[in-house]
Amino acid sequence: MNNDLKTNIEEKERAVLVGIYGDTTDKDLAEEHLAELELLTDTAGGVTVEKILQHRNRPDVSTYIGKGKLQEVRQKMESVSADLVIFDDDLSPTQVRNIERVTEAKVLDRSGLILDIFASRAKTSASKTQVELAQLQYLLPRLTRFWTHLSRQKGGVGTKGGIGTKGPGETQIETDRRLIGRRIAILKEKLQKLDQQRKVQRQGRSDLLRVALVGYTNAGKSSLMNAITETSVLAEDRLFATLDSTVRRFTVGQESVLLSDTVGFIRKLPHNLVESFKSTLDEIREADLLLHVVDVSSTMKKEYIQTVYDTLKELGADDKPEILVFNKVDLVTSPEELAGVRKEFPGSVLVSATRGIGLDEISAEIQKKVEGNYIYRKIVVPVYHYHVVSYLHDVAEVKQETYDDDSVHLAVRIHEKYTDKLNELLENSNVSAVKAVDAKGD
Ligand SMILES: Nc1nc2c(ncn2[C@@H]2O[C@H](COP(=O)(O)OP(=O)(O)O)[C@@H](O)[C@H]2O)c(=O)[nH]1
Ligand SMILES: [Mg+2]
Repeated sequence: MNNDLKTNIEEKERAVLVGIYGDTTDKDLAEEHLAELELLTDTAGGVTVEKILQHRNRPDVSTYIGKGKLQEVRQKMESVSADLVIFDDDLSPTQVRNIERVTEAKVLDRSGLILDIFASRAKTSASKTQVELAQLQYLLPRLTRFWTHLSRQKGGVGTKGGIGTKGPGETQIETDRRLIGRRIAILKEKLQKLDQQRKVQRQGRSDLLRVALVGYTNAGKSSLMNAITETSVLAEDRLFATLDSTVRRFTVGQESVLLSDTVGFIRKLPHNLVESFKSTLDEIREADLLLHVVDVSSTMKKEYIQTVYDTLKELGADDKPEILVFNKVDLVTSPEELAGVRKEFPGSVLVSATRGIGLDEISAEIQKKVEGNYIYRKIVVPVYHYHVVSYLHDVAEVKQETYDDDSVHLAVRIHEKYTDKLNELLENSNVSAVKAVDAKGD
């Protein structure tokens, strides 16, 4: 092992992961959850040295795993020289305090870990603001122990802090709640302003069909974005590589479509985070269609799908039409398994973003959904109502346009979202003179 690498590993914080399983979660699932926590720990820059699963139906109110087990964890941590213990669940401030007292080590819960990753991944002013807001809200009830305690541990002021200490500057550490409260208010205000700006930006492209990629983190959304739009969006085997939304234009048939890629979801995504990322997630809320990407090679795909549905519900975006896109088919070798997926999820598509398999199928499915949103009309407009013709050219696709002495005859395809406005315009323009009939096809 070369020296650089060695130092690198030595410098990484060593974590023991703890989870429970019982009546509501079976052991296999709990193991998968811990494996996910390990990936999260790795993403946060730590290394997992031990995983502990305890059978227990309900968490203990004061110590989560019970006093006896906690002693065991402490001994284990000593024997593997661990720096911190991470729980695969959210802990109450009291539980954290009690666990810290026994283990005499740094204690993190799932939300704290996810927030930390978000903090290290935030690049733009918007995502930084959003993460800081979520972190402060998370911190507020935990203020007494967390920061003052941590600052005495690894790092401290002036050095790089360990996992769970990134984000709001260390100067915040010793400040009181009132200061944090004030900071929260400022951040909220800043976000509101950013929100306004974004709204204005979005208005300019409201006539295009908007498709949003959604899915569990690491499902392959960014890779799919790249494959579909043939551009390069950061894709990596890390959780939450994408914290900001990217929007790209591509064409399906003759249709220009806007595709957006945004932050992925995860089991038990901290509520504060969903809340503060709402404006980033507007791309999803305002989409006409969702491409719900699922890693088909994962044994947890059902749980992933459910998590995505739950999060969409929290966002108020659970009523959108969606196409289920099972990605990473190249990793599944059994044809029976793929046939099973097709059968269980009719209308879904099986693709590989990185191998370029099945991308045409996605386009075909999008086209099908898109067609469903359009109606065809034949409209006769007297020339003195030319503004109606202009309007149609703006919002609809004019398939045919012929003139006779005093009118314009149009065959148009128009998105259903414009039909109310169009009907109103036709009515206001002297009904007897303006005729419109529905017509299928062209
Ligand atoms: N084998 C395989 N790997 C893929 C495929 N699509 C994405 N990946 C990998 O999965 C990881 C996560 O991809 P990414 O696009 O960043 O996922 P996101 O978090 O949903 O945006 C990356 O390492 C990708 O290279 C695929 O079709 N097949
Ligand atoms: Mg991504």
